[in-house]
This record gives sequence, C-alpha cells and structure tokens, in this order.
Amino acid sequence: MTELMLDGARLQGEMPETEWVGAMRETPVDTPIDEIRRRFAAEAYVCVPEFFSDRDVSGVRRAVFGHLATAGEVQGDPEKGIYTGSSQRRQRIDDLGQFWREISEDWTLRRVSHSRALHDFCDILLGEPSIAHDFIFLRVSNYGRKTLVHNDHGFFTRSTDNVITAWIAFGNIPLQMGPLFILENSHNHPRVQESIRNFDVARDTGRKASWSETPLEAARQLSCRVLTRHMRPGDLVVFSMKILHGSLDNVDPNQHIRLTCDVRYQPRSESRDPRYFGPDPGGTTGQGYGELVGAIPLDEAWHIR
Ligand SMILES: O=C(O)CCC(=O)C(=O)O
Repeated sequence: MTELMLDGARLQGEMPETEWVGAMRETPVDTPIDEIRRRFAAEAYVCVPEFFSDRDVSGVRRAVFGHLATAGEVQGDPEKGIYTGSSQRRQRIDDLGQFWREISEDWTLRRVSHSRALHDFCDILLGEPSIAHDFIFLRVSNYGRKTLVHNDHGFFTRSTDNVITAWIAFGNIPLQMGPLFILENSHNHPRVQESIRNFDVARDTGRKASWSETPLEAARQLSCRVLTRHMRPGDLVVFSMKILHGSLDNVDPNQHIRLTCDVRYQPRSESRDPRYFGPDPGGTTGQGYGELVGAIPLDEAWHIR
C-alpha cells in the first residue's frame, strides 16, 4: 500500500507494484514562478491541484454528459456521468464527427480549455505569450478504457518543437477510474530520444506512437517510475512533448465515466501547424473531430495510434 491507494487499480490489466509506482508531485498554483519553471524544466511536468473551479467543472460535465445522454450512453442525472452499458449513438446521430465537433466546441468547455488563466500559466512555462491549439482532445473513458504508453512528440511538433500539453480533469478520478500517469524522467532516456527522431505519426503510417510495452514493463525497462494521483475536479497537469505517459485502466465497478480534455499550447510567435488551428481543423490525420476516440460510441473499441 502507498498513499496512492493502489488497491483495485490496474495498469493495462496488471496490478501496480509499489516499487514502480509513485505520486505525482503537486505544484500549488501560488508556487513562485521561478520554481514552477525550474520544476517543469527538470521534470517535464507540473501538476497543479484544483486549477479550475468546481463550477467550471460542473458546467462541462452537464454539457458533455447531457449530449451523451441523448445518444443513450449516460443514465440518470447526466452530471454524475454513469454509463448505461450500451450506446444508441449510431442509431440516433447522423454524423458522428459533427456530433463530436459540437461537443468539443461547447462554450462551457472552451471557456476552460482556452481560458485566460490557462494561457497565463502556459505563458509562464513557455517564457513568452502562448496560444492554444483550436483542435482539442476531449476524452470520455468508460469501463475498460485506457491510454497506452506514448509521448506527444510525433503528433504535434511538425511546425515547432516548442509545444506543451495541458491535461484537465473534469471530475473526480480515483486510481480505479484510470487517471493520467507519466513515466518519471522518461524524457531524458536515450531510448525515448531515439524513438522520436524523425517520427511523425501521420506520415509514418507503418509505425504507432503507442508502445507495445505495458506501463509496468516500460517502467522496468527504462527504470522510470509510473507517477500518477487520485485526480480531483479541476486538476491540471501540463507536460512536455517528450515525456512518456498514458492512463491507468478505468475499472470502476459503478460505471463512472472518466471525463478529461487535453489541449496543446505553444508560443504565439512560432509557426503553427494548420492541422490544429482554424475554424475547422483537420486534426492529426485530416479527418477532423471524427478521427478522435471521443467520436467512437461508448460500446465500441478504440483505435490505436
Ligand atoms: O488522458 C489520457 O488518457 C491520455 C492523455 C494523453 O495521451 C495526452 O494528453 O496526450
């Protein structure tokens, strides 16, 4: 047992081993700016508890789960986000990509993902005025879902290397519901550095960004602990393009859906990848919001990139 309450948690079906799992370090929002920058430079992530308010989070939950209720995927009070165990999305929604686009562009979500507060925080990390990508990755992870080990370099660095990911928890995410993990110091590992060299997910279609190793296998091979935490509503984690990350499995027996969003920020002054900017961004593969796992009905398998 650790402070992380590992009981019942799973990493790609495996029970977390205390030796290889630790808690993310918290960086409270009132930490001095120099210290925030120092931690980000050294550790390639900062985790800021309760960066966003409960009111902001509730608004997003009501909006997103309200849409999923119309697709027969959420039962009872939508804000609770409880999966029905089936989906009517294909039967009830004509265009799944357009459905996901409308949800991803919802005002209650955008005023958080593109808030002044998050811009200001990313300005600190980037050391200059930032701009958010317009294309965002909203994720609804029901029972059994998980994100495999990967880093974001091959997705977002075509125009500039200077991109960071902001990950936001829209709800309570105990370990059993599959919160984000990062592999401690993995950004410095020669194998990780080698794996990103000349790799572009959309161009190198014969290769996947996702590693074939489970998180615990990767941890042992690289000697990097899996760092995670029981995420609370409004928690923010910002991390670099190189650091390996993924999620624990959602194995919540009560069918609570994990709701999160990840959005990229970069310096406003640097070149912008047109796939992720503009009123109708094409996304990584050019198919727009329809290419995201969020656009897949909750009773169907996710693709692997
Ligand atoms: O939220 C997750 O499950 C994974 C997030 C992720 O891969 C990312 O933000 O790049």
